[in-house]
Amino acid sequence: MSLVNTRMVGQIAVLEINSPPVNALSVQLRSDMLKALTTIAENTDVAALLLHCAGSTFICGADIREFDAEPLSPHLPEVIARLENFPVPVVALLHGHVLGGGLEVAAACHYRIADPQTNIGLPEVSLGVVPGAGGAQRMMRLVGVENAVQLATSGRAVKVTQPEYNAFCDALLSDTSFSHLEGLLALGLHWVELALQKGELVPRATANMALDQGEVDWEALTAKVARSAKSNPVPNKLLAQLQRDLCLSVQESESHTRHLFLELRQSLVAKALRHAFFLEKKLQAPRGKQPLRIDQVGVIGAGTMGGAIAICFADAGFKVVLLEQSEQALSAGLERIKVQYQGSCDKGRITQQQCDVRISLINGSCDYSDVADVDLVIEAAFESMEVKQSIFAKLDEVCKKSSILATNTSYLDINLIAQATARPESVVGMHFFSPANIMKLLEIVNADQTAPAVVEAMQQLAKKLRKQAVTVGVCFGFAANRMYSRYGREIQQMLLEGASVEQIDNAMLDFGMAMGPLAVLDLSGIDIGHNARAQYPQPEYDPGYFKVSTALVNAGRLGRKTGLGFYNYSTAKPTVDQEVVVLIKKVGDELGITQQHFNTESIQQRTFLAMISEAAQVIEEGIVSEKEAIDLIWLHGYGFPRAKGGPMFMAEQYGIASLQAKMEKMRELQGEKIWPSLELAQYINQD
Ligand code: T1G
Repeated sequence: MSLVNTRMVGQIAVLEINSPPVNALSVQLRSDMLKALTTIAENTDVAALLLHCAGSTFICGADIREFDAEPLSPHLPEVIARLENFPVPVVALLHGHVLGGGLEVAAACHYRIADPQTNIGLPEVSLGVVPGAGGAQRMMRLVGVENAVQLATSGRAVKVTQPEYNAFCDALLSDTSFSHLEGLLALGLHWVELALQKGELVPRATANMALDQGEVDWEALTAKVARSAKSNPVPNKLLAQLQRDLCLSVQESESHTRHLFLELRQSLVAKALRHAFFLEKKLQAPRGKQPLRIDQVGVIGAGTMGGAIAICFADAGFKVVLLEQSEQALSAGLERIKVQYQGSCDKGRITQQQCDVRISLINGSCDYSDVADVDLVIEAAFESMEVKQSIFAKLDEVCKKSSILATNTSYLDINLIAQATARPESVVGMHFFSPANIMKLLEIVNADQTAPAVVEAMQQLAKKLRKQAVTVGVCFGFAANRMYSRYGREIQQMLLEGASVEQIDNAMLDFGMAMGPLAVLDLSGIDIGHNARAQYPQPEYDPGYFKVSTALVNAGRLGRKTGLGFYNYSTAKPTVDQEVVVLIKKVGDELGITQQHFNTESIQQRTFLAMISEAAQVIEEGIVSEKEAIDLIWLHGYGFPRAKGGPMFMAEQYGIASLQAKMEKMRELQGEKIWPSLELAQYINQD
């Protein structure tokens, strides 16, 4: 069955692309488009061609699933050339997302008319490739060099109404009367008919349009792109190619970026970024059949976490009751939320109207009866079992029977919290990561008695909150903090063995982590993890277990909040105090730990081995039901470099034999308890 339909409306040939879910440019679609274009070109009754897509969106790019295989003909540049040199005017009717190859198709058409809500973008770099069919070069002729380069190197989509890009479209079809697609198509046809009657439509190749080079500060642009690209080397590769090719024709430059696209497609960075893309899609795919029945939400605690969680829900349009113990704490919490929203508004991220609406969705209270009728309550109070059990006992008393009771604890045993209620089947963990309204990761903790329908409801809710959710079981720190804690243990052990604070943080920054692990500890507060660990017996088999953190906490160095942690924050550029160096050395000497030489590679390797060791145990114990969850946790919870795909993806590249051998060596040095023997082949793909 062809993925395109064609028909005549008067003198206008209508080519409809229909390849759900996102009209991706698969080899079949490319072939069907070329066949249809050939047929239409031979029809002399045709005065113009209107190209549009069925479904919720225009073409969202090449079919990424084809990238692991050799590229098959016909290739996209053939389709682009056919459209650009078509004998009659070609008009693209745009709606939804116009991304990658989809934008390249639209830019090759002679005219573009769009629904004002349309998003356009060249996200190729976020997949480790570059626009492979002249998208950047044609956009330069339509919206100017700098705007086109920004779009192609950022990978981010923008609205067609954004001033820098509104030259892209010849018209925005903003007739609010049309609510269904037929309306947009009818408006599009009407626009073409009128333009034909006025003789305004002629075939015009974008590639032949003049290039207004403008005053581009390439040095500044290169620095800006490098900053936002983080661990992804591709945006700067593309920028350099486009700058080099500025004086060339579209066709000449397009052949260069085509070559780069084909080369990068097979690169490890591109494979890692594809892995991350499909991982997110897989774990985001809707679960369960029960429609989500959550309208109103209660949040217990208006502190930093509680306030940010309330913002998460208001951003998604939910009514929120924010409960606090005292009016003073409540008004402080509500004030922080107001300041946060006004800040986003002042930065132009949201409109004043959106700001006001979201603030109005959050209502404060100090009276538990105000959460009696909510569909879901999320407790975000102080991290103490006693406090949480008393809150859950109260909620069990006041909340309607159908309410779901969730806790945002990051370490505590949710089974024990559930026992404080008569409805353990309705108790679940919703573990947000700080700042909760920014961090994408959400751990849904499936406790021993949590009903499957409750877990499914939370998975559906996560998609509404635009979170990347993983479902995990109960253990200390669940999956995420447990693995991060193991990563932290290895780092503290290397400090005791002689690695310096700077060496550790620089090695992990070099690895591509968003922040050095010790700087992260200072930011989140060294005492947070320390207090959580203090509620559990220290492992006798691991004498150095977070002893460095303990020493700093005992010395009153809790991190940024005290101005002193691993770093001293009294100077503009935080520095490592001699006191910290002495403290760590003293603890290491007291434990009789053998000093070692460390370099960037050995530090990165040790942390990587620790990540894999703990990930394998988390999978083995069934704490995560899908091993894909491991990479998603590191990518969206701890700033693991996306261009590396995640620890499990890296382990596949690394090879199980060498991983197993290195872990064996660590086991000999530090023992079976810290480095348990594991059949890694069970957890790491080898294909
Ligand atoms: N190829 C293949 N499958 C795709 C796809 C694509 N381009 N885009 C989406 N899907 C699948 C997705 O995996 C999911 O599958 C389903 O469609 C619905 O997607 C030559 C080289 C478009 C904003 O990077 O950003 O063009 O899970 O759940 O939330 O120069 O998908 O149902 O089985 O995400 O509404 C550039 C990637 C390619 C766009 C829609 N294009 N896609 O979001 O739905 S490179 C992209 C997205 C390129 C050319 C180059 C989003 C979306 P499943 P969804 P959504």
